[in-house]
Amino acid sequence: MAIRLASNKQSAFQFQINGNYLLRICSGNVFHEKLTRQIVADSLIIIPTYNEKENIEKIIRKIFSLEKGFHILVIDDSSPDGTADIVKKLIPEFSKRLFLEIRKGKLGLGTAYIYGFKWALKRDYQYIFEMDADFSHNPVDLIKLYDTCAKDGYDLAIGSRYIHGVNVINWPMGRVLMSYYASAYVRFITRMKVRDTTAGFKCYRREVLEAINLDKIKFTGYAFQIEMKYITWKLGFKIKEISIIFTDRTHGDSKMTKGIFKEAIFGVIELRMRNIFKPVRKFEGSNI
Ligand SMILES: Nc1nc2c(ncn2[C@@H]2O[C@H](COP(=O)(O)OP(=O)(O)O)[C@@H](O)[C@H]2O)c(=O)[nH]1
Ligand SMILES: [Mg+2]
Repeated sequence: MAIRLASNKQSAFQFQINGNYLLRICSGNVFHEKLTRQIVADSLIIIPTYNEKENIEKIIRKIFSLEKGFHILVIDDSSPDGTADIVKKLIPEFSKRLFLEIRKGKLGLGTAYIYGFKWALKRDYQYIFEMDADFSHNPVDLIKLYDTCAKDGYDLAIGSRYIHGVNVINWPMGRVLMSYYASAYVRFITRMKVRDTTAGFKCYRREVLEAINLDKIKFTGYAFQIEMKYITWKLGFKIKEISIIFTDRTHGDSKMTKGIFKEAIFGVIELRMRNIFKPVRKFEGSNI
């Protein structure tokens, strides 16, 4: 039986039992009530999907088996393989913890995340995560990312493959070298102090996403990941990379294309130039 204790100035103490019942002790009287909604979680994991039928149920179950009560939002681009139907079937089992948004057609990873960020900002989430569906990112590392922001006070935590050498399993050597040198190239052009510049396993503190004009994010593939880090860094937020092991997918196919790679190579030059003519500033409007 899990009991949570909270107190406030007016009403002495209250206990939550298994997240379902509330026991309130107020001026010597004891009240209890069945909670009508789940305890609000502070963390949302956004998972974009395109044809992930072999992975999606397993990754959702794995995340919900962790000791921390994360919420999950899947953004599916009408995957022809029926990924969204698998998620729909799981929603009654994980009611109020699992959410699904379906978009009409493959619109790219970057716009899926922007959609998810806005969705999260409309709600109360304090920590907003990016994660792939294909088990390249180990769900257990979510706790490390969370602690880096929530306990150590960083604004952006990045799961990095390149802190101690190269922590990548099962990628062909060509792809490892390409990713490693692409990261070095991005560092050289942008001067950004991040080792794994294309990493897509991250935890943002809410304030970071509020400070960025999400409608002005231009890129959609790896360049999207670089652009988000670059702006976060330029705005002076505290960034911390934590070492993770990245394992290539064993099920389903990669959606990486030559176009995505090209966007990243030319995109960084554009980012740097853009910042010379129009330096990055904190967004004063609303993303909601
Ligand atoms: N919603 C959405 N998800 C996508 C799209 N492209 C890739 N993804 C998802 O983004 C994640 C990373 O893609 P993946 O193909 O594994 O890229 P790789 O790891 O670089 O080979 C996976 O969860 C994909 O299903 C897209 O256009 N839309
Ligand atoms: Mg992948």
